[in-house]
Amino acid sequence: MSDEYDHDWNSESGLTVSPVKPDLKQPPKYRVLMLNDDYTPMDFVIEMLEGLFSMERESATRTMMQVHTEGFAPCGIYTFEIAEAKVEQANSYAQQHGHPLQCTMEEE
Ligand code: TYC
Repeated sequence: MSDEYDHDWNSESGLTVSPVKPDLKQPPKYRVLMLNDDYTPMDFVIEMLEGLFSMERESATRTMMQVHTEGFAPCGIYTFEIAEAKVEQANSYAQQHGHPLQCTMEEE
């Protein structure tokens, strides 16, 4: 809308002026995906899903098995900056421990 205000005529009190509602949009969300490999130990993956992606043991185990059997699985949905940070933390934590585990992200 080009005007800064909505104008309306009220017959009792005269002209009323109210601010125009800003055109608000939700920011895009990003899905963090964990990828399978043949070397990272299953226990390490489960612990990472618990520690970095705040999963309980049961869903961490289920997610790890989904990655293992299907090749990848989602491990969380975040704003761009948080998703980027999770991917970076996961990849460098795995590398520091000598494992090839990789995470990546995609727009939801
Ligand atoms: N495929 C691995 C194994 O057999 C386990 C694994 C699961 C590795 C999930 C990575 O993101 C991963 N030890």
